[in-house]
Amino acid sequence: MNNALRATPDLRAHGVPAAAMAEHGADRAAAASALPQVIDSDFARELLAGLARRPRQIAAKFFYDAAGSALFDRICELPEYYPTRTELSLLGERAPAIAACIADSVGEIGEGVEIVEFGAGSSRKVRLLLDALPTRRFVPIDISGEHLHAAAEELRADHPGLDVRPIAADFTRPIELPAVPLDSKGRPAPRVGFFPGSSIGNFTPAEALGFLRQSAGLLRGGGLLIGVDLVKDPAVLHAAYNDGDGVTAAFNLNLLARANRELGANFELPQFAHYAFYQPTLQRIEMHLVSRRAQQVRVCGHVFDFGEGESMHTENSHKFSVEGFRALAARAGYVPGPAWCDAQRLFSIHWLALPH
Ligand code: AVJ
Repeated sequence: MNNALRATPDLRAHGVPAAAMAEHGADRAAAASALPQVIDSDFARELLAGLARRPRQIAAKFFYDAAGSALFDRICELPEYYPTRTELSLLGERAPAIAACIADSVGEIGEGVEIVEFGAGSSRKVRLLLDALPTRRFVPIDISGEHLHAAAEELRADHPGLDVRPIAADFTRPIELPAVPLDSKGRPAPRVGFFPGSSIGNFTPAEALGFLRQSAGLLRGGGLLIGVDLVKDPAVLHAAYNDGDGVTAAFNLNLLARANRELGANFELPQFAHYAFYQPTLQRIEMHLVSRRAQQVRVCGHVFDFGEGESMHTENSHKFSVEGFRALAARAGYVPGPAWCDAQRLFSIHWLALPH
């Protein structure tokens, strides 16, 4: 115990819990060479802490390095993965009604609204909104910087008049936005949040409430347009996270590949199984990586033992009822407006207003 603590003083300084440091006494030489370069990343900190916890877990946001973002884009094209195409066609068909509702709700649009997108990714969905809603500035926020800046460039090329201000950041932490633009009479542009894809489902209900409260603080006087996946036949949900081509499995396993690339870890990918299932009592999909055998893995100089069948919980994807989601939003201080659904009630888009 003493030795382990002395061997890893730099971990303490970086906020790694004592449990992570105490595990198995790190190899000192490896720790000394691997730590300085990488330990300062959120990924290193949270992976070490998550490996030391029981059950083992890591936040889903760490899926999205460049390779993970590209795999996620492939998931969106899969026949089994209904959310993306359903939300895109809903947005396409309802954009005029959605834009009219937003315009009505925020009052004076003046020289256009400001759209702030949380987890913008490839910015495909916002294009449908931009075509329907007069917009003067677009602020996409994404944790995957490369992906974000490439998408921003493409958007600038297609919308020459639009001020595009990407922010590479983790929006689960407090973020500072640039001051809202003023029109020629000095009136601030209404701020419209956009959070498509049901990424809110990655949060636990308590975290979702926290995110909604924080975003409400940023969007006062405007509101939030948010995509929310709905509860449905568990077989449909199961298939969406267990596609026949194994793209979701590759996406899940990329987390380990990313740890190997960025942190010099030595996960053997074939020795871990992608496992995703619907947990009806919590109304969520859970994704796990399950160890196929007893094995040891080294991350940043720390050795972790996996027993056969031991899992690392990598993602939650909560599903909602329309009424349940509206109640959650109301608790966060929003005034729930209309919700638009496809005919099969697979997916919903909600306007949540924030009067002054
Ligand atoms: C981007 C979080 C909405 O939960 O459906 C897709 C991510 N994970 N397949 C989802 C995901 C596995 C996706 N979100």
